[in-house]
Amino acid sequence: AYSQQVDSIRLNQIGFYPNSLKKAIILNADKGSFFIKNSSGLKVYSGVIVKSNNPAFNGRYTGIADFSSFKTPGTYTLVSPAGDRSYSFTINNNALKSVADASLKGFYYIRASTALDKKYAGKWSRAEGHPDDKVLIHASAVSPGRPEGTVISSPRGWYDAGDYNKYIVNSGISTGTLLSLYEDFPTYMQSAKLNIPESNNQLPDVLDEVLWNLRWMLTMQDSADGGVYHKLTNPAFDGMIMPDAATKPRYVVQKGTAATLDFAAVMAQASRIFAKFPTQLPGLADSCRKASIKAWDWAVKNPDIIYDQDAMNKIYSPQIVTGGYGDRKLDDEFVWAASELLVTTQDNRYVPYVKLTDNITVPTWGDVRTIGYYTILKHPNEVSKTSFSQLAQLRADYLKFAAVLVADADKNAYQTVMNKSPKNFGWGSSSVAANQGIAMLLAYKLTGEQIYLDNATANMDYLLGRNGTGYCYLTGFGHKPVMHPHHRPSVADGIVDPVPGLLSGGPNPGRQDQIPTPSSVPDEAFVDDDRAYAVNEIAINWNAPFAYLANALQAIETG
Ligand code: 9MR
Repeated sequence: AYSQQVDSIRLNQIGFYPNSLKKAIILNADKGSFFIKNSSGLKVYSGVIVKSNNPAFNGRYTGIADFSSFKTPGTYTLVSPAGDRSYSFTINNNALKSVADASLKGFYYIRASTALDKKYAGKWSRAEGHPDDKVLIHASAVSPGRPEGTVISSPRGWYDAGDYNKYIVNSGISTGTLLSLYEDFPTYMQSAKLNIPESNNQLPDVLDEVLWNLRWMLTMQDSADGGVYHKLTNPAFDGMIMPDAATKPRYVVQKGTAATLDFAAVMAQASRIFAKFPTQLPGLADSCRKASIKAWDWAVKNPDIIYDQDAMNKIYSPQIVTGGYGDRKLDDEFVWAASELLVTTQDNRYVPYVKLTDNITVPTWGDVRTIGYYTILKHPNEVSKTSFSQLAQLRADYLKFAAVLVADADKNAYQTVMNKSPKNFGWGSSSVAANQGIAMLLAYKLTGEQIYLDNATANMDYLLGRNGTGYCYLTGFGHKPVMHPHHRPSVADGIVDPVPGLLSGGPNPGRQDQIPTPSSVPDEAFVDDDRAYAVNEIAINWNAPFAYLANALQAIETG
């Protein structure tokens, strides 16, 4: 006879590796004993609750139930001092495999310009949307040879998010993150099978999925001068309709420096990765490399073309009112693109652009400098063949940043790096947790120090339920799953379950969507409502770091 207050116990609702740190957070008790029961109802472990050093953002202290020393594979529930019983969870060596695979498969479900076959998409099969073979050059984007209204073909790509537009800036960080997942864990990623149409070809599935977007990105470069269009978009957002019903005209708009540099970075990275597959992808590595250099040269000639949608709309029509991704700081894009180009080409002309900083940050779509540093730090051999002389300094700076990132993570109520600061809870907060995890895994790779792996795992625990709302933020997973993401197909398809493997943006007290959340506390400001795009949308730049973190943790566990 246990009470059913499952929500008073917050833990990863999917599973733990036998040797991982394992913690549950108890909301209604900060002392007393807890125990773990196996699936036959037998007590297999008991422990003592420890009170958190600091209260949560809501002012309340929590109890921490640490059962790390219990390592026996199986399926369990945890019982709190109040007699509340948790959701069930597993302990096993493949604990994160399901979410790792699903978060990559999520990209298949959001492909533009293709029907989703039942064979791969099951009950979420759907008709083709957005062929994008007749896209108009917007007045802001004309160039010699491409006057206003010229029709170009720009098919494929992933839809950005809950909307159906395709934005280069956000595609940049997302595609780069998935390319890094392959580049950092090639053996494990070779074995990750996603049941996508290309699964039987001779490429790892993750690279096939990346190619769907990369081939679109290539079409976004103006071949006349190398500049890259900021986005391919409808003038205004569609209603909550299926992709094939969304048939309004589409435009490519204004070439900009951020888009062009993000493109250059991704193409440089793609070039060195696809060079390993000359038979499967003849010529592709070379095309990516040329496209990257051409984009770089354009950006050096046009170093400060900011995408300012409001200013653009004062000059040109039709008015474009979809997502802005208007980044005003471009020095970080130069660092990222230069770093990728330096490692790929070993041409010293990129060296002056790989500038160090005394403020290393966790990457976001508008702040990509650290992705460049990741690449430099992961390629010391290539870098040693260039005149770049600051590798040791960069490494020291990076490890200092990582040490600050993990410091005192065990002092807060949820025992995660994510819960250290309310500043982590803005639009797309789930991606902050995932990107912090990636940053920590690089520190783990560089130092071998367990604290980094433990805290990367804890941030994954956060995303899977050990958090201020008790939701598991990946659709299709967990006992308290997100059911109503702001995602047009999930809303319009008439199927109860949302499209699986998509990461909800997560708590954000900003209420930019005007939809009330039951709490305004930073880590609780969330509602599972499909109108609430500021907390419950999905997006490629949130899914990609989740996919990286889940797959990387599984790869490290698998050895
Ligand atoms: O993720 C973006 C967030 O950082 C911005 O604050 C927000 C407002 O500009 O836009 C978010 O990106 C959205 C994009 O503009 C359009 N597609 C959906 C994206 C996720 O909400």
